[in-house]
Amino acid sequence: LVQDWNTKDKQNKDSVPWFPQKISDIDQFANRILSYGAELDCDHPGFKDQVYRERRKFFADIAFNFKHGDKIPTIEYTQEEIATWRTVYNQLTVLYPKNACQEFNYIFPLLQQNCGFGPDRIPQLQDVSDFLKDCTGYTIRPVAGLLSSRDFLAGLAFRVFHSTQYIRHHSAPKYTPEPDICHELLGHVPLFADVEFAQFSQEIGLASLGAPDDIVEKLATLYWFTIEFGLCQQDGQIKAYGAGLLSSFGELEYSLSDKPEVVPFDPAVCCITKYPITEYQPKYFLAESFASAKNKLKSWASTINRPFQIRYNAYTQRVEILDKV
Ligand code: TIH
Ligand code: FE2
Repeated sequence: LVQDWNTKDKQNKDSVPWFPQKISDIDQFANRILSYGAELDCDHPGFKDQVYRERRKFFADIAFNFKHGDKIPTIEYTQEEIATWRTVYNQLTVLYPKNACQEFNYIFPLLQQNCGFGPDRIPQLQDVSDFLKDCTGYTIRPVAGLLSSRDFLAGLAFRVFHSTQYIRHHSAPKYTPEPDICHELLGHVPLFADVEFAQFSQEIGLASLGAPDDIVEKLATLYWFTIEFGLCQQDGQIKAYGAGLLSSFGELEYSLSDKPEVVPFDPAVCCITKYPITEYQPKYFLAESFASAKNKLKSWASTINRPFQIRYNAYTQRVEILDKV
């Protein structure tokens, strides 16, 4: 067992990119975001809205200052923010029974009972994090803006999910190209409470630690087509399990219509497929089940050539690095 890979010997250090080895190492990601959440692009629906911009800066600062072990601050959302949430929530909850996968529909009522999910208030991240911790050990960290794929995926290795806390602009409830609290809570959170799915997500994270850039890009693509935009087969029907579908009432209906292309999930094909990030996906990958997707991903990941093996120790919340034999 190599106790500290990052300080091992010079030769290995040069060829293997830095990666977190204990859960608090994730604190170092906060100041490495790609686009500061408070600076909005000129084509963003909130760009000209000074009040919205100020609000985004407020949320970005919370995330910047957050450290592992802190409680996520409670937010008093405004009436306008709650109204946006209500629109998204009400539109989506009528679609879920027919369009979301079974696992999602099983967990959703538990969130209504335990975490205050409902149309009239935006659930608090700390409450949701506590709930997930009980279910699968996942916890939530607030994030200020977009992380690199490497940092984001590394979080998953420790069952840490980086979540935004702001809400989309009220002018575009149906679809937003950037994640927001609706996307995190309605799209991601339900499935992170599912044991099989939680393992699947962590596998992607573990495979990314210390991997070269091209592999990280492939893993980010796999993440995109599964956790974000995955479809799965259930009882002879196609259901959505991807968070980007489950949080967008525009794309959820579109994804299950006859418009997009749907192909079987094969990691080797999926990981080199290009995708747009600001519009509905032209192509989706269909898994037979989470278990099958996880097994396929695991066997694909085992072909990644790393000079060491990694396993997660949940007692210490560290990754253990084992010399390859
Ligand atoms: N498009 C999603 C929505 O409108 O809820 C949000 C995102 C999915 C993937 C990246 S951002
Ligand atoms: Fe997402």
